[in-house]
Amino acid sequence: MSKTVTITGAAGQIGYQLAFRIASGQLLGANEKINLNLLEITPALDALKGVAMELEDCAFETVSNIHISDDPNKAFKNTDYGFLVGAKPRGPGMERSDLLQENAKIFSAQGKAINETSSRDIKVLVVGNPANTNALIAMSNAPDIDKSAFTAMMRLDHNRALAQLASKLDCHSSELSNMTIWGNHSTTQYPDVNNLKLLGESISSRLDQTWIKDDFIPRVQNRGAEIIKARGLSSAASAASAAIDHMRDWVLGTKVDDWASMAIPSDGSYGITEGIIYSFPVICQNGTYSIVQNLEIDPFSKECMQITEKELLDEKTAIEHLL
Ligand code: NAX
Repeated sequence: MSKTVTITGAAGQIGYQLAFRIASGQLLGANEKINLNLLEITPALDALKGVAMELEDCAFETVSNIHISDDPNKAFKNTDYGFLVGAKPRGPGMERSDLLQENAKIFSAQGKAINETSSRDIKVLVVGNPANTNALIAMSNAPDIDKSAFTAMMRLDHNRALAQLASKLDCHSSELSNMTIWGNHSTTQYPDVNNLKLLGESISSRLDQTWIKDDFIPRVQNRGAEIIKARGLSSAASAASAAIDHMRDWVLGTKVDDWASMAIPSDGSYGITEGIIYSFPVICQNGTYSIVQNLEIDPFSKECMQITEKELLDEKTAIEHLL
């Protein structure tokens, strides 16, 4: 049976990367056939048609069907895996609160469409910013779908942190494990190295704390802006890669003796307010995730975790009427 994968904003920068990587089998493997549903806004349908034509021209063995649409009810029909990438960017003079409102409309409509038309076992990854609060809105508008189906992307931040640490420690990022990003996908996120391991051995006590606080944490928090400055465009290929990492780990499981950072509905763990979409360290097994419990939280970490929690609570207040 083919799985149905829906990508919104599929003619955009990230969507263009993501569609081809998923179609080539990098999400579910070479033996799983997929139906690809691509959603765009009406003015971008011509561009989306071009993307679909290129996908056809790849003759991917793993693709059964490609559908394009500007109607969320069609694009989310029977969706097993939903990548919600399309969002309204921040325009000139636009306040963050305006951005929240504009995106809230998009994600409430998509949440409703998921509720009506998608597989009851759908897994949703929200990438479009403000990702955590957009995921909260989609979740709130899909009352018939289990809340645990709604997640937001922190994996790019997680991967960025690993890359910085590997460079500092002169090792390969794959030799590092147990990195955690807590909170919101914004500059308040807290990259936490307290449980970091190198080749399975704890390494946090060997890290220079001044470097961690003054260089590493701000660098990871502001990496998006650094990329925009260098490239003239926001992160796209790395974001698509992280989206695949997030969903693949969720579906197929996290690595043994490691965990991933995923923004998920808080269950109150670590004192974080229940219900907001907050990033925790999670282990995925058999298609479900669970929060890693009983990690020691020092006072500095607690303060950082509360700063990013407060930002999410403020975002929630701004769109409360749509929940
Ligand atoms: P682009 O502007 O290149 O593409 C977005 C696409 O979404 C456009 O083609 C647009 O027509 C479409 N779109 C807008 N409203 C839509 C709707 N209602 N339904 C379907 N499609 C719609 O942006 P891109 O660089 O691809 O980034 C997409 C989103 O990802 C942005 O919100 C961006 O801020 C966010 N990001 C999130 C990251 C994360 O880690 N969570 C990192 C990368 C990225 O910045």
